[in-house]
Amino acid sequence: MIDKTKYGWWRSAVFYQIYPKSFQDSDGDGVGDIPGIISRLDYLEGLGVDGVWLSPVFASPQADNGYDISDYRGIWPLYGTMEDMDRLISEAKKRGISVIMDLVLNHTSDEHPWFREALKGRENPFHDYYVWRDGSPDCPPNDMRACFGGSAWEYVPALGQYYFHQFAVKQPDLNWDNPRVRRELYDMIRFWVARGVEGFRLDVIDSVAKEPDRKITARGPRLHEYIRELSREAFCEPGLVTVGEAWSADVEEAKRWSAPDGSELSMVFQFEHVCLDQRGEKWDTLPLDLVELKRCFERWQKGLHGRGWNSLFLDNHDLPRIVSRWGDDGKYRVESAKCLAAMLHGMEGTPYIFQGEEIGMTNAPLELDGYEDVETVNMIAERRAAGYAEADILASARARSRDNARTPMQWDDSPNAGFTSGTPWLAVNGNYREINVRAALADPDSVYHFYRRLIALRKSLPVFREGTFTLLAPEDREIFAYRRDTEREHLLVLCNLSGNARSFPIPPDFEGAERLLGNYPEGGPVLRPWETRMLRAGEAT
Ligand code: TEU
Repeated sequence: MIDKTKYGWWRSAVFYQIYPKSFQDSDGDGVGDIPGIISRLDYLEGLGVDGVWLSPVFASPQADNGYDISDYRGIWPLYGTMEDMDRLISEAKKRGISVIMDLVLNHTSDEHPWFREALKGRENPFHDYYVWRDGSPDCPPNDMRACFGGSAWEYVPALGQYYFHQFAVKQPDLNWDNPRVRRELYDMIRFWVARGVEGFRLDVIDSVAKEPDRKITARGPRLHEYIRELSREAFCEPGLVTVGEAWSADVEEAKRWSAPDGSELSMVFQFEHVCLDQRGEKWDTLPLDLVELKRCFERWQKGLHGRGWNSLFLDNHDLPRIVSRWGDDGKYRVESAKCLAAMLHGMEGTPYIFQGEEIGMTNAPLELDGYEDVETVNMIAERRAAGYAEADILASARARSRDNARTPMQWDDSPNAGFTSGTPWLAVNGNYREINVRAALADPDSVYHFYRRLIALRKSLPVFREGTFTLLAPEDREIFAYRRDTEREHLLVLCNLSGNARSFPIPPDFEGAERLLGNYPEGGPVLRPWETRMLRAGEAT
């Protein structure tokens, strides 16, 4: 087992993201909950993960499924109680699983007591916890847009002022330039560390140093000063793992965020790779150019080697399901899910698996009136108003809505996939009779068992953690092949990301090498549709 008191333990770890609302309901109200998560810890232990990142479980009116927090020190009653949370932390720890909580520090809910106070008047001590500008009803301070549509400014007539919100109207931005705000947040973080939480994911952390007058949201001038202070004041324990969500990060920026001296964070989620198949807005999709994707990963792998640390992910609660996005969720669902997994997990960094990815869950075929996500609902309204055809709006939502990732976890083939005995808050994907955990556990060739082996390999072979990365055949439009090398150990990862059979020359030093993993029976020189192979040469250290 990993020694989690040591700085850097997370370099050998694999994490699993839980979206609590959709993971496991224990009381039949149709909403997942903490006792439900506890009941599935044995499953996660069996998979072999070292930690779970919980999307927010704090008290919240749920305008953005918990990313709108009304009490950072309370649990949303539908998820359970503080006692349940304490039990989850200790039960997880018994199984070698750390609990990583999701910190939403950029904004609160408009129902947070701080904001309610702030609304009482300009002289109220909490007023300056948020970002206000004077204005008149029809003249916002500027034309900045919110991420979920509409203006980023909301007028409060009683104050004659606008407040700034990068996300939904119900998510007012906190004013990080006020030192009292920062101190409140640090205290709150220490509260959770004292309860046994072993790490944090930091929501849109690159946006906290905003300067709306200059239309700056991400990467404001004081950003790294604030992050270093946060790290010093709140993340004092050497064993804490911290991962910042940073849509704006490029390689140079990520080196600062994840500097090996630990002055900022352990690592960041960067999103360059998942933005390659869109044109401007995420709703306007483009086919993925595999050559671009390979270049992108190569840049990150080489750039951060020895100078920072990568996080590795293809799926999360904001992204469509990867097997539907870059794989083939029809004929080659199983093969392509494994192939994409091998592509990702062979690289240097800390992998994150999003619930259901490990059984190859697919996008959800919802109808336009079935979407719950605030971002999708707003997009549908905006595009209808702008005169888009219904069929085009539906195609965008089905390809890109965040609800694709949020349909309930598919545990078995009983009604509602074993997620709830009640009515699920979001429809279960109808393919649960075929794609579910029970079936995956029983089938040695399932996507689940492939993930389990990948996780075990990463832990047993140092080359996964330490090896240099070399991209092979960079211009090949179907095959993603790379090698990882330490002085004594060599790893070759071959991924045919296409439905065509393809030959590929094996580098001579891998002739006769040990096959660690594959998604087809051992075969000759031709890579079959969506075939992946991992080969190892040399001595393990
Ligand atoms: O996401 C940040 C973010 O930028 C997303 O809104 C992203 O642009 C969008 O999801 C792409 O579809 C974080 C959380 O992960 C997300 O769930 C929250 O809604 C958001 O912050 C606000 O807290």
